[in-house]
Amino acid sequence: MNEKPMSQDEIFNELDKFQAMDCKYSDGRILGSMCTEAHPIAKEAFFKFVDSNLGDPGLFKGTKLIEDTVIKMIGSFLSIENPVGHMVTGGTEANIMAIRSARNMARDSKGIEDGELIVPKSAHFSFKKAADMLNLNLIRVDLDDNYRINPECVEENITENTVAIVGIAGTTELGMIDPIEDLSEIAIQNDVHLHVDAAFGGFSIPFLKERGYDLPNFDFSLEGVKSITVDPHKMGLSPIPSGGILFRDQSYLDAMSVDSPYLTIKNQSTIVGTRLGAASAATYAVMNYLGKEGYANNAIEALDKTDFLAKSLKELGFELIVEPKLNIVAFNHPDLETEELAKLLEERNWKVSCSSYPKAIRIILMNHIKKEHLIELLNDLKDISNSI
Ligand code: 0PR
Repeated sequence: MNEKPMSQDEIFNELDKFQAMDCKYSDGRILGSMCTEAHPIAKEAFFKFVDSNLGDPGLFKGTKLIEDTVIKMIGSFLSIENPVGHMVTGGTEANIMAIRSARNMARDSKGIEDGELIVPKSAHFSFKKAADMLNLNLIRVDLDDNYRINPECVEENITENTVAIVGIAGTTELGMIDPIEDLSEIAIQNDVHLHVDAAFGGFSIPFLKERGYDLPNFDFSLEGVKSITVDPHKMGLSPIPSGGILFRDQSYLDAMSVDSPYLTIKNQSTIVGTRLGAASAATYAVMNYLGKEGYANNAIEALDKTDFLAKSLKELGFELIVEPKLNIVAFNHPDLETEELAKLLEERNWKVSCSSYPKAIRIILMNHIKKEHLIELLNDLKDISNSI
């Protein structure tokens, strides 16, 4: 480290150099990201609250009220009037919190010590972390022909040690929505916690449904659903790190709360201690600014681009893995390995991401990918296709 202070100009020159090495969303080349550039109003609010600490909420009563309000606002489109929960760093932390609560409740009420966690094979890898950290046996169950969890396989795998079932509303690789209604019935019948990971779909499915899109129920209107992950830093247009975890009632937070001496509150249920209030303020700002109408328009625009890309790919002879439900398109070329096609696209400066199950090129139609970028991409794909 430098001995003498550096000037502000010098520091920012250095920082600019680092930043120039980063990819920019605005170039439209990042094809596999669920994050995108945050809304300007969210960024402004973020900086305004950059010093607030929700780890000691008695000192930051206003910021705490913002967090509670945001959770209630999210609840308003997930069919729950009085949810409890927290703004967290993202889907990973939210999923770990949900499973921690379910594990503790199963331990306290049923004496389960060696718990099992049932997830679909399409589940995000954050559940592997959760199972590892919480000492649970991870049971990954099969999917149906449309890459959604197969409820029969869930039923077959339930044992007296099951602490939770997970369903996904917007899978990471293909954007599929699991049959949460069926999972809810199974969860009720077996008295098991059902957690829904709507990290990706939470900020689009409810608004699309309201506009008449035929998408399945996945929220607290289903009795078996006890917790939901929803990430404002994905389709919510809030800056990273903005995640959300909502529970049906206070008992789920109490199940994992620890005493917190010398703080302004007596106990704490979050994994993180000192934690930012800025994400709550940013999310509050952008949610109010856009309203349900803004998010609906945003989601519909993303789906329109999805349809355009999917149709154009088929016309060019590419094969879709599945008809998209949300704004993710996964495809292959009939005569090329996925890795080979990915390499050819990378050579043309596209930042490509591949799905693993099944292998495919995967494009997430976030705000930063505009129609003109898609036309450029399709031209490159046509070129590649013609040259083999
Ligand atoms: N649940 C689901 C359904 C997800 O898709 C993700 C992340 C998570 C949980 C975990 O969320 P956090 O990463 O916020 O903890 N899905 C993306 C993925 O892994 C995240 C992502 C974002 C990847 C931007 C790449 C990227 O450039 O694919």
